[in-house]
Amino acid sequence: MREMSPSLGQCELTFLDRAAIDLERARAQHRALEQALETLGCVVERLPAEPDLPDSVFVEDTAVVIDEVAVVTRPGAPSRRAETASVARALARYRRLVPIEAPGTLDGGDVLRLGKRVFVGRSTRTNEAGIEALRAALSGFGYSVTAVPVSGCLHLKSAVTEIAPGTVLLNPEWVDAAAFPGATVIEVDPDEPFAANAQRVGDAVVFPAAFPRTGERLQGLGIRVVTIDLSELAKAEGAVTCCSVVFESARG
Ligand code: CIR
Repeated sequence: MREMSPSLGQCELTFLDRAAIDLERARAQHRALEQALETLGCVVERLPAEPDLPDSVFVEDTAVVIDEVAVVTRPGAPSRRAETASVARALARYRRLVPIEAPGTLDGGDVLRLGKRVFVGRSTRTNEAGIEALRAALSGFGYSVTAVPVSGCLHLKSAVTEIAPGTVLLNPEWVDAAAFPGATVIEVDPDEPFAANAQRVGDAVVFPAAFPRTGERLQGLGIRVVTIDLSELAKAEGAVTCCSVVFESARG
């Protein structure tokens, strides 16, 4: 994770209108997320803030870490490209690094891994060259990389995340469930379009309090749901998964 920038209020926005962010509340929510991850057994490494990089708290977009390698992305928003250097330095202690090079662009929020199958959103942030570069980086380790159209939302993982092995939580308005053959698909409650982003850790998920109906669906499946309030980060188009890069620290 990374300490929040005091300039978060100048973040990139694509689908939302700008609303004032209460930084102190945002920081408290971010700390609560960190504590939730620790409660679920994660050891959290927190990088120092990057005051001049408003979106730098959303570290998910800067790296894709699998057991074998860490792909350092080239974020689609030019204002975010400088975020990757410090993340790469931190990840170099755990994995060999593979960078996405220009003209490729790739945001980690567009990358969903289901076992050996990796799905990549074709979004406003991730382009064909970025998808091809990810394919080149991962295919040697036996991963398939499949591009998936997304519309109406920022990233693929705004529309779909894995909530249990082989089970995805999905908003059918933003991504077609048929793109994930073999997966068990749970739909968000239709009144909670932003609810598809859940952070899975083992048998549990960290999940926003703002989406109680979808949260009940998850509990009904026997999933342990750890609820947190992320309302201030949501104003920056941030969700649960955006704020961390979660991986097994030992090399595969
Ligand atoms: C952006 O537009 O890049 C940030 N304001 C929000 C990034 C959220 N990241 C994510 O969903 N992975």
